[in-house]
Amino acid sequence: MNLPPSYPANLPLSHPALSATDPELAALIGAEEQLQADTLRLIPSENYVSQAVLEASGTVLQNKYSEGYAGRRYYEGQQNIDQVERLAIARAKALFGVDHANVQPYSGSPANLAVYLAFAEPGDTVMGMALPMGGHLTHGWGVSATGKWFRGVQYGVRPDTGLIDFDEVRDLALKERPKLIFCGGTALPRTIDFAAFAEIARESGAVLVADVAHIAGLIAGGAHPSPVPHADVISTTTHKTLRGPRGAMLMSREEHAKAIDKAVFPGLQGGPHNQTTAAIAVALHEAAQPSFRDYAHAVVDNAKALAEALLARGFDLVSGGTDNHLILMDLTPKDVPGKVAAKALDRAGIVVNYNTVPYDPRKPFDPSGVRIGTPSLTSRGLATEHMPAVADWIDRGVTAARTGDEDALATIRAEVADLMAAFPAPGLSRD
Ligand code: DSN
Repeated sequence: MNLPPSYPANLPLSHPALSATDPELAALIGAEEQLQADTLRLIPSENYVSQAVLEASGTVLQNKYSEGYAGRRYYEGQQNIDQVERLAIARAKALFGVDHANVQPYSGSPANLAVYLAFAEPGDTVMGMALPMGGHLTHGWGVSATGKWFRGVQYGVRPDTGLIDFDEVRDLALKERPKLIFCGGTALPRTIDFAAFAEIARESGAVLVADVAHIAGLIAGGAHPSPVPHADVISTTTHKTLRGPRGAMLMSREEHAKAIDKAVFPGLQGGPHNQTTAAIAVALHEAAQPSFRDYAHAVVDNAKALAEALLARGFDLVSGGTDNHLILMDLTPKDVPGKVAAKALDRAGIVVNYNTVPYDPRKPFDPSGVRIGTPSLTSRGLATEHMPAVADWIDRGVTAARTGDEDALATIRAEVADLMAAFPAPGLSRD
């Protein structure tokens, strides 16, 4: 077999057919494997899936059309696909303790759009957390279809605490009477009080949607309270802390099952991606194991230890710390814009994303903050004793970003690669 010249020399050949057919693409995938192996990946919405999840996603299930639902398809030949989807649904219901699960949404944004289709009409008022405060585009933010086709009203966090002000949320909900209230988001370092949101939704007559994409794995592992007794609908991606393939699920009480199913198909989507459904089923099976509970708690323990170590180095953390997998740092006191820091850290082998902080005076494409998290490093087996070293690298990296010290970044990159070599990532180690 002729390997493409750019295929990383120290990775065994993992895609022989692809390398033979399309060496150019195989080289890019090989390079990405190398990058994911060597770097400290701190983006809180990313993870490493297991080899089993990877295998399920790359199967002949890819070849099948299955519009409809198990037992009610518009294509024949569903003997196996129906069982795959039923298995995924049964596992989602058991893991999260819900009446109903739809495993067909292609990803988080289509899942949320299906919720709008199920419960609202164009022009209706909907409510969610503002994107720059830590919410999500699809929670009614202006540039998203959900903010263009619906009337989005947005809540935030208090400037003094960085926490949600439930009096403000209640006042807004009672004044605006939204059809939907979304809770959850993309940059929330603190526990979501689903009960408080449910009370407000009840008082204002809204459907409460808990978007738990970031914390689904923590919920499954018992490291974050569950929205199940409180939310009408639960929306989640499957690829963040849940450690599954890129996909999504909608879950609900039985009373909403028909509306949700109808909205996903035929309302919004065509054929489900069966290879993803299978990989979701595998991930849900993995998340039901006792070891996943340990994983979920370790993610939180690591985030708390990392937050402590960063605070000790003078970092300003939004809300003063974290309860979950995520830390949001305001780099204003360090005199480095978030984007400059994120790009310098990337050169140092530490992958983060720049992010707005609440009440950010800078623009979203050049904000004040950096968002980090511990799902990926925990999947590699790093533990609380490693977090001071991680904080030290971030500290040195941010200082080097300010001073333009590329040598310091190169030194950090070598140190990071050394530690990463001792903690092989799931799905990347080829024994
Ligand atoms: N893109 C996801 C995140 O990074 O949080 C949200 O959709």
